[in-house]
Amino acid sequence: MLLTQYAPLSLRAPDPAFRRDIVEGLSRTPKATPPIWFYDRRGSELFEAITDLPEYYPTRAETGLLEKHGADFAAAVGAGRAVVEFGAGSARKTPHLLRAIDPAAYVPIDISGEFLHASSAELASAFPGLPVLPVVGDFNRDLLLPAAVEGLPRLGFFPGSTIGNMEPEAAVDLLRAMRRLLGDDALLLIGMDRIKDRERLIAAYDDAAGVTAAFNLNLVARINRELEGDMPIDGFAHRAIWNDDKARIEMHLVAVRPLHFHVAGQCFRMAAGETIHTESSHKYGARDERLLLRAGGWEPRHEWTDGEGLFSLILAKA
Ligand code: AVJ
Repeated sequence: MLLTQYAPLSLRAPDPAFRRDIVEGLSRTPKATPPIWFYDRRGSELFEAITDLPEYYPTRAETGLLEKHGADFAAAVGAGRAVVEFGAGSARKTPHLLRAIDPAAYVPIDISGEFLHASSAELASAFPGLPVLPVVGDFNRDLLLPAAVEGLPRLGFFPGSTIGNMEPEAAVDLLRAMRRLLGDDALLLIGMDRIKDRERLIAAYDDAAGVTAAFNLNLVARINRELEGDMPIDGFAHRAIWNDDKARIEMHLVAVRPLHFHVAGQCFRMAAGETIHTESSHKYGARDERLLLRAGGWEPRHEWTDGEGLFSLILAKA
């Protein structure tokens, strides 16, 4: 049962938030752009391809946990909750959870309307009788839940270590906003990527086939297309580094020569070797995960990790 509450944004409409974020990010020193803008149609496809790469372990590790521990989730969560998924995308992991816990409704939230509506329709036909209520929006800004889930206890679902994209302060703000949105008796099932050896981490963000490089460079193509840009695609190279001090992988677009380009009517210059920092992906130790959740107003109750300790799923209570 697919119930569309919010019309998808037209894909062709110029997005003022995109323009503002990119112009602001390119004007800054050092240059840095928010990772949410990777996910246009092509970016979403490239991210899906990343999740299938041999080097990109998080999706396989987390999906394995969701497949394996269904009975645990059922016991800890119980039936009849409204599942609210943050950044649902293609929602490929969600069926495992929905099958295990028998929810009363499913509310996928995603910034990319086109992708969201396709995956919602698929889920609705796989779970006949389950109300599927997609919400197009940025969960980092203020959101409203559909009226149909009022009064239902909620389970937030935030897989993929998407929380890792946020600086600690923003991560805490988001966890608190989720707690406010989901209510006092809510639970949160969240995926967090563990700190591990540097080689393994870097390989996951700089794969041999160059898919992650294409994902990073697609941002340049999107800026050119949607913001009247003339950034030279061949003027940039993909770079992934491990920032040990901040326990995060950083993706950058490095200028391979001195560059001069325009975006949204403004002129920008970059020196050879200068970078645009396009994404941070924070990694967590076991205690870091719990500290972050508690700082965000959530008390960890259960934790599941794979045999290698690559990735963990944590169930926390508001
Ligand atoms: C979707 C934010 C979890 O950080 O691993 C994958 C995005 N970037 N490869 C991640 C991503 C490059 C991904 N998240």
